[in-house]
Amino acid sequence: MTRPADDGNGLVDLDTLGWHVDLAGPFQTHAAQGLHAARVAVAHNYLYQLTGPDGELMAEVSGRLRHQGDIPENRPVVGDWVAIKPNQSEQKATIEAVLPRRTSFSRKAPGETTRRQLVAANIDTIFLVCGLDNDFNVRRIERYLVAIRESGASAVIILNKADTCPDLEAARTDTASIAAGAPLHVISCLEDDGIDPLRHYLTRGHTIALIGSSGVGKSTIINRLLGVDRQRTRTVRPKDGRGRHTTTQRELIMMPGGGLLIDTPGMRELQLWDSAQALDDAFDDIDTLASDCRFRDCAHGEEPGCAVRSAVDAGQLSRPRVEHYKGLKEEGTHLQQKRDELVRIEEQHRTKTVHRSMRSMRNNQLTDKT
Ligand SMILES: Nc1nc2c(ncn2[C@@H]2O[C@H](COP(=O)(O)OP(=O)(O)OP(=O)(O)O)[C@@H](O)[C@H]2O)c(=O)[nH]1
Ligand SMILES: [Mg+2]
Ligand SMILES: [Zn+2]
Repeated sequence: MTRPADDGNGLVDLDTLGWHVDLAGPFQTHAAQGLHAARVAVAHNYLYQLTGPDGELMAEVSGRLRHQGDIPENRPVVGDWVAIKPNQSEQKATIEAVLPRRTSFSRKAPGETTRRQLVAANIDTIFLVCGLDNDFNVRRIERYLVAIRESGASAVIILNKADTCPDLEAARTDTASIAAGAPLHVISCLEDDGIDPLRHYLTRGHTIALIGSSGVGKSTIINRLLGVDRQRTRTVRPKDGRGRHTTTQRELIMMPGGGLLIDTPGMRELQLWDSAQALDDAFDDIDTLASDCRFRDCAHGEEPGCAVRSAVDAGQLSRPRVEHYKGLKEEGTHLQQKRDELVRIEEQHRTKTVHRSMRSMRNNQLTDKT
Protein backbone atom coordinates (compact mmCIF):
# COMPACT_ATOMS: atom_id res chain seq x y z
CA MET A 1 0.00 0.00 0.00
CA THR A 2 1.08 3.55 -0.65
CA ARG A 3 0.38 5.66 2.36
CA PRO A 4 -1.22 9.09 2.47
CA ALA A 5 -0.31 11.57 5.18
CA ASP A 6 -0.86 9.50 8.29
CA ASP A 7 -0.99 10.14 12.00
CA GLY A 8 2.77 10.02 12.42
CA ASN A 9 2.66 6.44 13.65
CA GLY A 10 2.04 5.04 10.21
CA LEU A 11 -1.65 4.56 10.96
CA VAL A 12 -4.45 5.82 8.76
CA ASP A 13 -7.84 7.06 9.95
CA LEU A 14 -11.13 5.65 8.72
CA ASP A 15 -12.33 8.74 6.83
CA THR A 16 -9.15 8.86 4.74
CA LEU A 17 -9.86 5.24 3.84
CA GLY A 18 -13.37 6.00 2.61
CA TRP A 19 -15.44 5.24 5.72
CA HIS A 20 -19.04 6.30 5.22
CA VAL A 21 -21.47 7.58 7.82
CA ASP A 22 -23.95 4.81 6.87
CA LEU A 23 -21.52 2.22 8.23
CA ALA A 24 -21.68 3.52 11.80
CA GLY A 25 -25.05 1.85 12.52
CA PRO A 26 -24.21 -1.63 11.19
CA PHE A 27 -20.77 -1.49 12.81
CA GLN A 28 -22.10 -0.69 16.30
CA THR A 29 -22.86 -4.28 17.27
CA HIS A 30 -19.38 -5.35 16.13
CA ALA A 31 -17.72 -2.51 18.03
CA ALA A 32 -19.63 -3.59 21.14
CA GLN A 33 -17.93 -7.00 20.80
CA GLY A 34 -14.52 -5.34 20.67
CA LEU A 35 -14.08 -5.73 16.91
CA HIS A 36 -12.27 -3.14 14.80
CA ALA A 37 -12.98 -1.87 11.29
CA ALA A 38 -10.64 -2.36 8.34
CA ARG A 39 -10.84 -2.20 4.55
CA VAL A 40 -9.91 -4.97 2.13
CA ALA A 41 -6.96 -3.85 0.00
CA VAL A 42 -6.37 -7.17 -1.77
CA ALA A 43 -8.52 -10.30 -1.73
CA HIS A 44 -6.64 -13.51 -2.43
CA ASN A 45 -8.34 -16.85 -2.19
CA TYR A 46 -9.44 -16.90 1.47
CA LEU A 47 -6.51 -14.65 2.44
CA TYR A 48 -6.94 -10.89 2.65
CA GLN A 49 -4.66 -7.90 2.85
CA LEU A 50 -6.33 -5.28 5.02
CA THR A 51 -5.62 -1.69 5.79
CA GLY A 52 -7.05 0.48 8.56
CA PRO A 53 -6.42 2.19 11.86
CA ASP A 54 -4.61 -0.98 13.02
CA GLY A 55 -2.18 -0.70 10.13
CA GLU A 56 -1.68 -3.29 7.42
CA LEU A 57 -2.71 -6.80 8.38
CA MET A 58 -3.06 -10.16 6.68
CA ALA A 59 -6.37 -11.77 7.55
CA GLU A 60 -8.39 -14.91 7.18
CA VAL A 61 -12.14 -15.15 7.49
CA SER A 62 -13.65 -16.70 10.62
CA GLY A 63 -15.07 -20.21 10.40
CA ARG A 64 -18.62 -18.86 10.53
CA LEU A 65 -18.00 -16.43 7.69
CA ARG A 66 -16.17 -19.06 5.68
CA HIS A 67 -19.29 -21.17 5.84
CA GLN A 68 -21.42 -18.26 4.56
CA GLY A 69 -18.73 -17.69 1.94
CA ASP A 70 -19.99 -20.79 0.16
CA ILE A 71 -22.21 -18.21 -1.45
CA PRO A 72 -19.52 -16.27 -3.35
CA GLU A 73 -21.32 -12.94 -2.84
CA ASN A 74 -20.76 -13.22 0.91
CA ARG A 75 -16.99 -13.38 0.50
CA PRO A 76 -15.11 -10.16 1.13
CA VAL A 77 -13.90 -8.42 -2.03
CA VAL A 78 -11.53 -5.52 -2.58
CA GLY A 79 -13.04 -2.32 -1.21
CA ASP A 80 -15.16 -4.09 1.39
CA TRP A 81 -15.33 -2.83 4.95
CA VAL A 82 -14.95 -5.66 7.43
CA ALA A 83 -15.18 -6.15 11.21
CA ILE A 84 -12.00 -7.77 12.46
CA LYS A 85 -10.44 -9.26 15.54
CA PRO A 86 -6.84 -8.02 15.27
CA ASN A 87 -3.82 -9.90 16.52
CA GLN A 88 -1.38 -7.00 16.62
CA SER A 89 1.65 -8.91 17.76
CA GLU A 90 1.56 -11.09 14.64
CA GLN A 91 0.17 -8.40 12.30
CA LYS A 92 -2.72 -10.73 11.58
CA ALA A 93 -6.47 -10.58 11.97
CA THR A 94 -9.63 -12.60 11.66
CA ILE A 95 -12.49 -11.19 9.61
CA GLU A 96 -15.70 -11.72 11.54
CA ALA A 97 -18.16 -9.90 9.29
CA VAL A 98 -18.50 -7.98 6.03
CA LEU A 99 -20.28 -4.65 6.52
CA PRO A 100 -23.13 -3.72 4.17
CA ARG A 101 -21.93 -2.58 0.75
CA ARG A 102 -22.90 0.89 -0.41
CA THR A 103 -22.17 0.07 -4.04
CA SER A 104 -20.76 -2.98 -5.80
CA PHE A 105 -19.64 -3.66 -9.32
CA SER A 106 -20.53 -7.13 -10.53
CA ARG A 107 -20.90 -9.16 -13.66
CA LYS A 108 -22.01 -12.64 -14.57
CA ALA A 109 -19.11 -14.93 -13.71
CA PRO A 110 -17.32 -15.93 -16.93
CA GLY A 111 -18.13 -19.28 -18.49
CA GLU A 112 -21.22 -21.45 -18.42
CA THR A 113 -22.13 -20.77 -14.78
CA THR A 114 -25.19 -18.72 -13.81
CA ARG A 115 -23.59 -16.95 -10.87
CA ARG A 116 -22.77 -13.38 -10.03
CA GLN A 117 -19.16 -12.35 -9.61
CA LEU A 118 -18.49 -9.38 -7.40
CA VAL A 119 -15.57 -7.37 -8.69
CA ALA A 120 -15.23 -4.59 -6.11
CA ALA A 121 -17.29 -2.91 -3.40
CA ASN A 122 -17.88 0.55 -1.98
CA ILE A 123 -16.70 2.39 -5.08
CA ASP A 124 -17.80 5.99 -5.60
CA THR A 125 -16.63 6.43 -9.18
CA ILE A 126 -15.62 4.05 -11.93
CA PHE A 127 -13.07 5.16 -14.49
CA LEU A 128 -14.13 3.22 -17.55
CA VAL A 129 -10.89 3.14 -19.52
CA CYS A 130 -10.80 2.47 -23.28
CA GLY A 131 -7.88 2.63 -25.65
CA LEU A 132 -8.18 4.77 -28.76
CA ASP A 133 -6.12 2.18 -30.64
CA ASN A 134 -7.54 -1.21 -31.58
CA ASP A 135 -9.65 -1.40 -28.45
CA PHE A 136 -11.96 1.47 -29.34
CA ASN A 137 -15.56 0.29 -29.55
CA VAL A 138 -18.58 2.39 -28.55
CA ARG A 139 -20.80 -0.67 -28.20
CA ARG A 140 -18.46 -2.02 -25.53
CA ILE A 141 -18.63 1.32 -23.73
CA GLU A 142 -22.43 1.12 -23.80
CA ARG A 143 -22.29 -2.33 -22.21
CA TYR A 144 -19.94 -1.19 -19.45
CA LEU A 145 -22.14 1.85 -18.76
CA VAL A 146 -25.06 -0.47 -18.00
CA ALA A 147 -22.98 -2.49 -15.52
CA ILE A 148 -21.71 0.72 -13.91
CA ARG A 149 -25.24 2.06 -13.61
CA GLU A 150 -26.22 -1.16 -11.89
CA SER A 151 -23.28 -0.88 -9.47
CA GLY A 152 -24.49 2.39 -7.95
CA ALA A 153 -21.16 4.13 -8.65
CA SER A 154 -20.92 7.02 -11.08
CA ALA A 155 -19.19 6.59 -14.41
CA VAL A 156 -16.34 8.60 -15.89
CA ILE A 157 -15.28 7.59 -19.41
CA ILE A 158 -11.56 7.83 -20.19
CA LEU A 159 -10.37 7.45 -23.76
CA ASN A 160 -6.65 6.81 -23.44
CA LYS A 161 -3.90 6.62 -26.08
CA ALA A 162 -5.09 9.77 -27.87
CA ASP A 163 -1.62 9.76 -29.49
CA THR A 164 -2.60 6.71 -31.56
CA CYS A 165 -5.88 8.05 -32.92
CA PRO A 166 -6.02 9.72 -36.34
CA ASP A 167 -9.52 11.18 -35.81
CA LEU A 168 -9.93 12.26 -32.20
CA GLU A 169 -12.97 14.44 -32.84
CA ALA A 170 -14.94 11.55 -34.35
CA ALA A 171 -14.06 9.31 -31.39
CA ARG A 172 -15.03 12.03 -28.97
CA THR A 173 -18.36 12.75 -30.70
CA ASP A 174 -19.29 9.06 -31.02
CA THR A 175 -18.54 8.48 -27.35
CA ALA A 176 -20.31 11.63 -26.16
CA SER A 177 -23.45 10.52 -28.01
CA ILE A 178 -23.72 7.37 -25.89
CA ALA A 179 -22.20 8.67 -22.64
CA ALA A 180 -25.61 9.12 -20.95
CA GLY A 181 -24.32 12.05 -18.90
CA ALA A 182 -20.97 10.52 -17.87
CA PRO A 183 -18.02 12.94 -18.02
CA LEU A 184 -15.62 12.16 -20.85
CA HIS A 185 -11.84 12.61 -20.78
CA VAL A 186 -9.60 12.10 -23.78
CA ILE A 187 -6.04 11.57 -22.57
CA SER A 188 -2.63 10.27 -23.50
CA CYS A 189 -0.42 8.75 -20.82
CA LEU A 190 2.38 8.56 -23.35
CA GLU A 191 2.34 12.30 -23.95
CA ASP A 192 1.25 13.09 -20.39
CA ASP A 193 -1.78 14.88 -21.79
CA GLY A 194 -5.09 15.21 -19.93
CA ILE A 195 -3.91 13.49 -16.73
CA ASP A 196 -4.19 16.49 -14.41
CA PRO A 197 -7.98 16.95 -14.73
CA LEU A 198 -8.35 13.37 -13.44
CA ARG A 199 -6.85 14.50 -10.13
CA HIS A 200 -10.07 16.41 -9.37
CA TYR A 201 -11.75 13.10 -8.65
CA LEU A 202 -9.11 12.19 -6.07
CA THR A 203 -10.64 13.73 -2.99
CA ARG A 204 -10.16 12.44 0.54
CA GLY A 205 -11.97 9.16 1.11
CA HIS A 206 -13.25 8.94 -2.49
CA THR A 207 -12.82 5.48 -4.02
CA ILE A 208 -12.28 5.09 -7.75
CA ALA A 209 -12.02 1.76 -9.57
CA LEU A 210 -10.41 1.56 -13.01
CA ILE A 211 -12.01 -1.00 -15.26
CA GLY A 212 -11.76 -1.92 -18.93
CA SER A 213 -10.12 -4.40 -21.27
CA SER A 214 -6.53 -5.55 -20.88
CA GLY A 215 -3.91 -3.23 -22.33
CA VAL A 216 -5.96 -0.02 -22.33
CA GLY A 217 -3.61 1.60 -19.81
CA LYS A 218 -5.36 1.31 -16.44
CA SER A 219 -2.15 0.64 -14.52
CA THR A 220 -0.29 3.28 -16.54
CA ILE A 221 -2.88 5.89 -15.52
CA ILE A 222 -2.40 4.93 -11.85
CA ASN A 223 1.35 5.28 -12.23
CA ARG A 224 0.95 8.70 -13.84
CA LEU A 225 -1.36 9.87 -11.06
CA LEU A 226 1.02 8.51 -8.42
CA GLY A 227 4.07 9.94 -10.13
CA VAL A 228 5.95 6.65 -9.70
CA ASP A 229 5.91 3.38 -11.63
CA ARG A 230 4.31 1.33 -8.91
CA GLN A 231 2.03 -0.86 -11.03
CA ARG A 232 3.46 -3.29 -13.53
CA THR A 233 2.58 -2.51 -17.16
CA ARG A 234 3.36 -4.33 -20.40
CA THR A 235 3.14 -3.55 -24.09
CA VAL A 236 0.16 -4.84 -26.04
CA ARG A 237 0.64 -7.75 -28.44
CA PRO A 238 1.90 -6.42 -31.77
CA LYS A 239 -0.14 -9.01 -33.68
CA ASP A 240 -3.61 -7.82 -32.64
CA GLY A 241 -3.03 -4.92 -30.24
CA ARG A 242 -4.57 -6.83 -27.33
CA GLY A 243 -3.30 -6.56 -23.78
CA ARG A 244 -1.37 -9.33 -22.04
CA HIS A 245 -3.41 -9.44 -18.83
CA THR A 246 -0.57 -7.91 -16.88
CA THR A 247 -2.45 -6.93 -13.71
CA THR A 248 -3.58 -10.13 -12.05
CA GLN A 249 -5.16 -8.95 -8.83
CA ARG A 250 -7.54 -6.22 -7.77
CA GLU A 251 -5.80 -3.84 -5.46
CA LEU A 252 -6.76 -0.76 -3.45
CA ILE A 253 -4.10 1.93 -3.57
CA MET A 254 -4.12 5.02 -1.38
CA MET A 255 -3.11 8.20 -3.13
CA PRO A 256 -0.69 10.42 -1.22
CA GLY A 257 -2.82 13.53 -1.85
CA GLY A 258 -6.11 11.84 -0.93
CA GLY A 259 -8.48 9.39 -2.60
CA LEU A 260 -8.19 5.67 -3.27
CA LEU A 261 -7.73 3.90 -6.58
CA ILE A 262 -8.55 0.27 -7.34
CA ASP A 263 -6.51 -1.29 -10.13
CA THR A 264 -8.22 -4.28 -11.73
CA PRO A 265 -7.16 -6.94 -14.22
CA GLY A 266 -8.44 -6.34 -17.76
CA MET A 267 -11.73 -8.07 -18.46
CA ARG A 268 -12.04 -10.50 -21.32
CA GLU A 269 -15.80 -10.32 -21.28
CA LEU A 270 -18.37 -8.34 -19.41
CA GLN A 271 -21.65 -10.16 -19.21
CA LEU A 272 -24.33 -8.19 -17.47
CA TRP A 273 -25.93 -9.41 -14.27
CA ASP A 274 -29.02 -7.60 -12.85
CA SER A 275 -29.38 -5.38 -15.85
CA ALA A 276 -33.09 -4.72 -16.50
CA GLN A 277 -33.48 -1.39 -14.68
CA ALA A 278 -29.88 -0.28 -15.31
CA LEU A 279 -30.34 -0.96 -19.02
CA ASP A 280 -33.36 1.34 -19.27
CA ASP A 281 -31.53 4.01 -17.26
CA ALA A 282 -28.36 3.83 -19.35
CA PHE A 283 -30.42 3.93 -22.57
CA ASP A 284 -32.93 6.46 -21.30
CA ASP A 285 -33.09 8.17 -24.72
CA ILE A 286 -34.67 4.96 -26.07
CA ASP A 287 -36.64 4.30 -22.91
CA THR A 288 -38.20 7.76 -23.03
CA LEU A 289 -39.19 7.37 -26.70
CA ALA A 290 -40.62 3.93 -25.93
CA SER A 291 -43.32 5.51 -23.80
CA ASP A 292 -44.76 6.91 -27.06
CA CYS A 293 -44.93 3.49 -28.76
CA ARG A 294 -48.50 2.35 -29.42
CA PHE A 295 -48.04 -0.91 -27.52
CA ARG A 296 -46.76 -0.89 -23.98
CA ASP A 297 -44.75 -4.06 -24.57
CA CYS A 298 -43.46 -2.88 -27.96
CA ALA A 299 -40.21 -4.66 -28.87
CA HIS A 300 -39.37 -1.90 -31.38
CA GLY A 301 -39.37 -4.34 -34.27
CA GLU A 302 -42.18 -4.45 -36.86
CA GLU A 303 -44.93 -3.27 -34.49
CA PRO A 304 -47.17 -0.51 -35.85
CA GLY A 305 -46.87 2.86 -34.14
CA CYS A 306 -43.34 2.25 -32.84
CA ALA A 307 -41.88 5.61 -31.78
CA VAL A 308 -38.36 4.19 -31.51
CA ARG A 309 -38.40 2.91 -35.09
CA SER A 310 -39.81 6.23 -36.29
CA ALA A 311 -36.96 8.08 -34.56
CA VAL A 312 -34.42 5.78 -36.23
CA ASP A 313 -36.09 6.25 -39.64
CA ALA A 314 -36.04 10.02 -39.12
CA GLY A 315 -32.30 9.85 -38.36
CA GLN A 316 -32.79 11.06 -34.78
CA LEU A 317 -31.55 7.88 -33.14
CA SER A 318 -28.67 5.61 -34.08
CA ARG A 319 -29.78 2.26 -35.48
CA PRO A 320 -26.77 0.32 -34.11
CA ARG A 321 -27.50 1.76 -30.64
CA VAL A 322 -31.13 0.58 -30.80
CA GLU A 323 -30.05 -2.86 -32.07
CA HIS A 324 -27.52 -3.08 -29.24
CA TYR A 325 -30.17 -2.10 -26.68
CA LYS A 326 -32.46 -4.83 -27.98
CA GLY A 327 -29.59 -7.33 -27.92
CA LEU A 328 -28.69 -6.47 -24.32
CA LYS A 329 -32.35 -6.75 -23.32
CA GLU A 330 -32.52 -10.20 -24.86
CA GLU A 331 -29.30 -11.18 -23.10
CA GLY A 332 -30.84 -10.08 -19.78
CA THR A 333 -34.05 -12.03 -20.40
CA HIS A 334 -32.08 -15.14 -21.32
CA LEU A 335 -29.92 -14.89 -18.20
CA GLN A 336 -33.02 -14.36 -16.04
CA GLN A 337 -34.57 -17.54 -17.48
CA LYS A 338 -31.41 -19.48 -16.65
CA ARG A 339 -31.35 -18.02 -13.13
CA ASP A 340 -35.02 -18.93 -12.58
CA GLU A 341 -34.26 -22.45 -13.78
CA LEU A 342 -31.35 -22.71 -11.35
CA VAL A 343 -33.54 -21.54 -8.45
CA ARG A 344 -36.14 -24.17 -9.44
CA ILE A 345 -33.53 -26.95 -9.53
CA GLU A 346 -32.05 -25.89 -6.19
CA GLU A 347 -35.53 -25.73 -4.65
CA GLN A 348 -36.29 -29.23 -5.97
CA HIS A 349 -33.02 -30.48 -4.53
CA ARG A 350 -33.78 -28.92 -1.13
CA THR A 351 -37.30 -30.44 -1.04
CA LYS A 352 -35.91 -33.87 -1.94
CA THR A 353 -33.30 -33.64 0.84
CA VAL A 354 -35.95 -32.64 3.40
CA HIS A 355 -38.23 -35.50 2.33
CA ARG A 356 -35.36 -37.98 2.49
CA SER A 357 -34.37 -36.93 6.01
CA MET A 358 -38.04 -37.00 7.15
CA ARG A 359 -38.41 -40.50 5.74
CA SER A 360 -35.26 -41.67 7.46
CA MET A 361 -36.43 -40.15 10.78
CA ARG A 362 -39.78 -41.94 10.43
CA ASN A 363 -38.02 -45.25 9.68
CA ASN A 364 -35.81 -44.81 12.72
CA GLN A 365 -38.87 -44.16 14.90
CA LEU A 366 -40.53 -47.31 13.56
CA THR A 367 -37.36 -49.30 14.23
CA ASP A 368 -37.25 -47.89 17.78
CA LYS A 369 -40.80 -49.08 18.41
CA THR A 370 -40.21 -52.64 17.21
N1 LIG B 1 0.64 4.81 -27.20
C1 LIG B 1 0.24 4.79 -25.92
N2 LIG B 1 0.47 3.70 -25.18
C2 LIG B 1 0.05 3.71 -23.91
C3 LIG B 1 -0.66 4.80 -23.34
N3 LIG B 1 -1.01 4.49 -22.07
C4 LIG B 1 -0.52 3.26 -21.84
N4 LIG B 1 0.10 2.77 -22.93
C5 LIG B 1 0.77 1.49 -23.10
O1 LIG B 1 -0.18 0.45 -23.17
C6 LIG B 1 0.37 -0.76 -22.66
C7 LIG B 1 -0.59 -1.39 -21.66
O2 LIG B 1 -0.72 -0.55 -20.53
P1 LIG B 1 -1.14 -1.12 -19.10
O3 LIG B 1 -1.18 0.05 -18.18
O4 LIG B 1 -0.28 -2.27 -18.72
O5 LIG B 1 -2.61 -1.62 -19.41
P2 LIG B 1 -3.69 -2.23 -18.38
O6 LIG B 1 -5.02 -1.68 -18.77
O7 LIG B 1 -3.27 -2.02 -16.98
O8 LIG B 1 -3.66 -3.78 -18.78
P3 LIG B 1 -3.97 -5.08 -17.85
O9 LIG B 1 -3.24 -4.94 -16.57
O10 LIG B 1 -3.51 -6.21 -18.68
O11 LIG B 1 -5.45 -5.09 -17.67
C8 LIG B 1 1.71 -0.36 -22.03
O12 LIG B 1 2.74 -0.69 -22.94
C9 LIG B 1 1.61 1.14 -21.88
O13 LIG B 1 2.87 1.78 -21.95
C10 LIG B 1 -0.87 5.96 -24.18
O14 LIG B 1 -1.46 6.97 -23.79
N5 LIG B 1 -0.41 5.88 -25.46
MG1 LIG C 1 -2.86 -3.32 -15.45
ZN1 LIG D 1 -41.51 0.59 -30.12
